[in-house]
Amino acid sequence: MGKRKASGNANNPNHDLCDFLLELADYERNVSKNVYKYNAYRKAAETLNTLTERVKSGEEAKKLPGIGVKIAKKIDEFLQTGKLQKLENIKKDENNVAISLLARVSGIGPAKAKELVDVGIKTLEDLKKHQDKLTHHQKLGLKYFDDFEKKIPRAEIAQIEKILKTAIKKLNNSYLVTICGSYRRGKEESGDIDVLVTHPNYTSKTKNEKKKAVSLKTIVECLEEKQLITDTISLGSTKFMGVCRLSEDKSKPYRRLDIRLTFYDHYYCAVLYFTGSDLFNKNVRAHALEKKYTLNEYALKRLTVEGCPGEPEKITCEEDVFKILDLPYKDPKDRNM
Ligand code: 8DG
Ligand code: CA
Ligand code: CA
Repeated sequence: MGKRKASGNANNPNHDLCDFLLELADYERNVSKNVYKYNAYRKAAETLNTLTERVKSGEEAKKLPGIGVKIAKKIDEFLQTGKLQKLENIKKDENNVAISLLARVSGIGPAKAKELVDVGIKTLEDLKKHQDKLTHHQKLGLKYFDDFEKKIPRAEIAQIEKILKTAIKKLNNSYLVTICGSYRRGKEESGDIDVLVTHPNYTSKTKNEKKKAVSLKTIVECLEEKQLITDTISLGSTKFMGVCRLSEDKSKPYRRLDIRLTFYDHYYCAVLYFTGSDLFNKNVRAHALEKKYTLNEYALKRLTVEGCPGEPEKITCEEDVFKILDLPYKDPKDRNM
């Protein structure tokens, strides 16, 4: 899961409101560890992010989805005073500020950030001096801190997509490759690159010897050779986490890249899941339960009267999932919620 950052969209007429909501969200995730409030603030920010007009009052904002009385009051306070006392107080506590900073390092979660701050490690400089306390992932997160904070423009992901697809299809023309996440939802900028790969001969029923013909390791090695992948955070048989950069332009930042290899029969559930947004996924899963189905990144299964998942439905495209659940199909660009 990518780290959430400020809205980053200066054209958004409500970007200052989005920013303070996302700051509150980060505080709830990293310091309070309140996922419920974290999601509530993010949902409100996402709603404001879609507006084309400046919000004029809390009262007006309250009519929008995901904005209740409490957030409306905060919007009023911000509109009237230009700041939020709650955030000012949070920022007065240097430990809060330090935890929030360290939790921005890729691989450092709220618990690790607190642990570090508790032993007096509060800045990136401190962290550089105590790398013995960091995992391989966290060390790379620190090394590329500035680059990983930068959003990735759509055009750059499109270039990376081309290189990825050409290289992988050269290994075997039947590979299917989809870049999911915010890129697939049509966003102009993304936090990282989420790639899904499958092969028609690689299914949950395929025998082990045959499975070996399809290898994530081979794909990763090939992309290293092409000088697209620069670092590996972790590499398992189905999931690669790492770093990439367009090799022809050394001025380009290093980017976070994840590649997942999924079974062909799980592919479209995975594409749906990793396209997100995560709030959209939550809504679809809740709707599935109402229709007595269970949906995850692998399969859509009907629930028996006892509430046990049955055999997976045959899914050959994303539309199948929508159809079975009796939902109107939503284009990826309409899943930004
Ligand atoms: P971004 O990278 O531009 O910030 O946005 P994103 O592409 O939407 O977010 P992401 O954190 O990279 O996650 C990609 C998709 O994965 C997300 O849109 C929906 C799905 N997803 C969830 N929950 C989780 C989760 O807990 N971890 C991960 N890795 N992915 C999740 O719905
Ligand atoms: Ca991701
Ligand atoms: Ca992403």
